[in-house]
Amino acid sequence: MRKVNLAVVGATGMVGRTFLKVLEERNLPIENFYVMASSRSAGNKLTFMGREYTVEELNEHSFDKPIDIALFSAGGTTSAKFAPVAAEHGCVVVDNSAQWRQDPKVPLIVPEVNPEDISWNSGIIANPNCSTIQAMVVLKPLDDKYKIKRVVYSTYQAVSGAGIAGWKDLENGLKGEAPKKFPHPIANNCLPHIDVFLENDYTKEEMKMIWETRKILHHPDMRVTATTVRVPVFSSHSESINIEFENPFDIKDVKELLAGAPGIVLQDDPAHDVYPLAVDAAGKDDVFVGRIRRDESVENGINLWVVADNIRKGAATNAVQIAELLIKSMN
Ligand code: 25A
Ligand code: L14
Repeated sequence: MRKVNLAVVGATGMVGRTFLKVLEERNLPIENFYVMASSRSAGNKLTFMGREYTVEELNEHSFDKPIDIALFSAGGTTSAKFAPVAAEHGCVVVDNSAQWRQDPKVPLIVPEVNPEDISWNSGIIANPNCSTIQAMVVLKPLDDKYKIKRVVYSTYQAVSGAGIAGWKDLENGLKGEAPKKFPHPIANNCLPHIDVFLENDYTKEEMKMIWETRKILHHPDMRVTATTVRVPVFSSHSESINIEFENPFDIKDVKELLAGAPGIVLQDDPAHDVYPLAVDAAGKDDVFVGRIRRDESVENGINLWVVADNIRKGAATNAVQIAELLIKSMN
């Protein structure tokens, strides 16, 4: 297999550091490796595959050297400015910010769900929102078999979703300090507020789940609603998902279908208190599903509990899986 030149942009952040770990674990065929971040951490050292790399400051000339793939996780503003620069130089960017996800020229990909969409990329591929990714892995096989009519998401999201600053707010908040990143204390609290509020009084995180679900499942009119909540958990997002199907189903078949679907681990044994938990999902790459039961208030409805590590499958792992698809397509 041909080896690629790969760069990580935002390498010192929460997701950036996890990119390095996941690339190492999955043993990607890398020739030259570069780590980039802002001037704040330029000159710092990061270890990758037993070798030390110096963090370079990201600038207009960062992609003058031959780089095949760049994994970006440095926020929307940085992606807006530098992803096109990289793409113009022939590099394919896998971008973790929300900047490009709704652009009709940019594929939005979960490798278990819509890998075929990488074929029409023009230099930028978007990595979906963490809460969306874990839901898609579960919704795809169900939609294929029973045809989804409507979805209601309620999320319980970890502080690591807000990067290093979010993590520190919970750590320091537990010691009684005031928050710096969140608008209210997160310790002993639940904040129904992730990302900014929009004109319709939804948060942007809620609307991202709605828009991205439709784009990834190729159902532009699917009826979807969401409430996204920050909870005092460090790692892993949990989600309650309520789905209404067009077609009738048997609950046993649903469990079998999900147990056999790619990327999913079924944890559903209420008699023995077995269901997905944030602390168990942390550090893993799978999506965990349980509490599967019929919604008896509608005709073909179901309730599920879905948990995944938001920094791994929700960000870094998914992006590295996209890079693997790209490498395969280059060979
Ligand atoms: O609001 P925005 O703009 O959309 O940004 C959202 C933020 O959310 C995170 C990420 O924060 C991002 O900046 N994020 C994005 N997607 C995410 C996702 N899916 C996500 N978090 C979770 N899930 P972050 O703090 O994790 O990482 C920020 C990274 O981006 C680099 N960066 C920022 N501006 C840049 C830039 N790179 C290039 N050009 C720019 N203009 C940023 O680099 C970081 O890599 P940095 O040099 O600013 O480094 C951040 C500082 O953090 C210190 N640090 C690192 N690790 C730790 C630490 N401090 C304490 N403990 C640690 N473990 C570094 O020393 C450095 O000073
Ligand atoms: O990927 O939890 O759009 O604060 C932006 C904010 C992910 C999570 C994204 C958070 C996110 C996030």
